[in-house]
Amino acid sequence: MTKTMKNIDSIGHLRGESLFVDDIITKQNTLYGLVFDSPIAHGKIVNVDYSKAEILEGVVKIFTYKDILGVNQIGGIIADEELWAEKEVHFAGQPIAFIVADSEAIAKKARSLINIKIKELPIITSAKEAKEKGSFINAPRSFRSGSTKESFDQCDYIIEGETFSNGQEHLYLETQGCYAYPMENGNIKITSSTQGPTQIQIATSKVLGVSMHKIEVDVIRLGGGFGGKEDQATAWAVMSAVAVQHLKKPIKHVLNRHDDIRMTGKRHPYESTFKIGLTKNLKIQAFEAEFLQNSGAAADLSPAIAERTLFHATNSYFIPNVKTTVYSCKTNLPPNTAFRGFGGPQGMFVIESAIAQAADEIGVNKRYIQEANLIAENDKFSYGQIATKVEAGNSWTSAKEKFDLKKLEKDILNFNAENSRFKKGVSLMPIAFGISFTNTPMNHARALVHIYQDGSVGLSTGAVEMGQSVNTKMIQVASQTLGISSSKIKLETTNTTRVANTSPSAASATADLNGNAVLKACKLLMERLRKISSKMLSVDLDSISFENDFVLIKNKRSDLSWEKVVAQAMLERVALTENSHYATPQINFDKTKEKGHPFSYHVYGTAITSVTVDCLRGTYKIDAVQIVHDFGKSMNYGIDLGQVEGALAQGIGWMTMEEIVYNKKGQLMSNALSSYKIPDILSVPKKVDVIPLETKGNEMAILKSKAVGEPPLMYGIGTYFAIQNAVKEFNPNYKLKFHSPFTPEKVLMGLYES
Ligand code: LUZ
Ligand code: MOS
Repeated sequence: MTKTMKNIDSIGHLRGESLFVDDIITKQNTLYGLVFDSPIAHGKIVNVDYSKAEILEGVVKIFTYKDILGVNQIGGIIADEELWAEKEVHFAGQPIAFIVADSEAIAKKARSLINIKIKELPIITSAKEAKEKGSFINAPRSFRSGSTKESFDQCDYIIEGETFSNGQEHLYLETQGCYAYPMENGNIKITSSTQGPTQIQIATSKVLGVSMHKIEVDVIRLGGGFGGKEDQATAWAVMSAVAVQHLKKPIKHVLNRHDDIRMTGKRHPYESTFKIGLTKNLKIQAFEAEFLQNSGAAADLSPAIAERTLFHATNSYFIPNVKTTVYSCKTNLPPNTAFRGFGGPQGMFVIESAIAQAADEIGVNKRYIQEANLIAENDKFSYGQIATKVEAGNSWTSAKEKFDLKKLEKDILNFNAENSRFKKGVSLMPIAFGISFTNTPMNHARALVHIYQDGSVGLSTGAVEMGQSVNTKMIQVASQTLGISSSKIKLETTNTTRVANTSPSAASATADLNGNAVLKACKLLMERLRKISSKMLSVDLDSISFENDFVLIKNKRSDLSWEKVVAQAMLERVALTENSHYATPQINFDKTKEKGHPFSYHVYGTAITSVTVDCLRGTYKIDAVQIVHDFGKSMNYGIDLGQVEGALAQGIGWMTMEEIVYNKKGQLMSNALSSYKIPDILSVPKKVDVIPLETKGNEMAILKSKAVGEPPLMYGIGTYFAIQNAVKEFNPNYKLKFHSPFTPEKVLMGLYES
């Protein structure tokens, strides 16, 4: 583990000095935007009467699709999403108009004065119903390996079942928002809380009918993203930009929490079925699954998320015969979107459910089936990638040993024998998560490094800081490569005019992609500065290196400082700026065959979860989650540990308590924090132990430090099965159900069903 550098934002955050969109000091004449959205989930717009709202004092203009000079279209993967609805609405919360006024309060008042008549059409809210009616976003996709049909004939056990996993609200602390203002010559600058600044630039240029170079998008930092701002920060920015284009005034548009929760998409709920076949010695021979993804009313990122479900449908297991199919089902809910794990968790929940069901029917502990099927070196994933540098078995065995699973199981056995009201359960949850955007062309990044003549450094990348501390990691890479202290380096905002054509900060790959670009740029600068130093010191080039702001000769510190070398470079007119591009090597994927090598590597790990269920009340406590996690060679253990803990809590929330409820009319019932519960300090595990798996690290990861953002979320899946085991202890008649979140209500029903 490398020496830990403190998160550069920690002091600013603590003091409340860090800047978010809402903190930007507004310019003179700033106006405020507010969306008018559909109250109905599906229907034809008969009439919208804006007359009363328009004459309200302080209302400047109400924008609709009629004000769009380019195209009324913001769909990223598929062009199926209007910025403002024209003739029909497809979900409750769909934007129809944009009120611009002197203040937010006036805009809000104006919104209440708009009268809309909609002729209602039939509403679909579930994926199953959409499939029955043939309502899809795009064509289904299937991954196949071997032959499941033939293999099932030879299996000793064949188990079938169904699962449901609910959506999840991102609940980033900072809601969606932007501040857009006019520059000269029709150019517009937008500061946004987005994971994808380039996506906003593209969409804005299309909707406004101007070239990309007229739009500059700047991102300071985000108060959380979790995927919710990968695609869905775009609409708000584009709306504001349309208003700027017409009014030539600055527009601020920050959503209040209620609007944000109501109008934005969430993690996709999935309804799935599975069929799993095993031999007598518990080897899984065949696995089939059909995933019905509830995509909502427009594509958004659904096709890419569906794809990742297929990639992770076998989690960390090797199964020779696989057939998985995913349907992106079009419903009348807000378009669901990226959420930490990106369809992977939904896929993993199904295979874990299948194994649990099989274990129950065969009458063995689930962990024996898991253990017998962990993927090993040179096994093939169903999509053709050969597994190398596999840590599935290693992390599994380490977790069992380091946390003394035998003793834990014995203690639980004794506890359950002695207690009738409280029952304990334990589960193991292994993970294997593929790192890279599954869409190969997206795996690239650039860095722009300026060394100023006083020796200080300005660093720009395409990485967006959203609380994951990627900026700190970027500074670490630069500091280590240039041999200067981190205090000399400033991380600039993420800006489309400095670093262009970026992929969104997503897929856990941001530090790898941008860090490697930083590394390349810094190495190029270093070559020049080493040459200058070797001349200044009259020593061999090979003996020169930099460390702690000084030149080293054969690893011994000289008197020549970094500043002096930089000053000399200026005199010699040597370039002190470098711009580097990095594209992940080796990866590929052929969608016509659904085969390839899409991931630069996998992240592995194993979590042991133990819980106690109160069998009178149906409530439960998570006693401990004990994890052996594959960090590679962590470059900043404090930050990486924070990612594991945060992701775990978020995964547990998804599996146990976060319950999204839409009514039959497609309206969100769980639309506030009083009706939507996320984990708090009382509901997180009483104990979280994390032990780094001892490995050499992976060459494909930045400084061998593996991606860490998303993988640990899936440890949370273990909680579902630990609770299930405890329920079964109390009620042997309990029939396993795979319907998350496993809320206390469901636990209570399970405890007393006969
Ligand atoms: N976003 C994306 C992601 O566009 N492609 C991906 O593969 C991905 N994976 C995880 C999270 N976000
Ligand atoms: Mo994401 S789910 O925006 O990495």
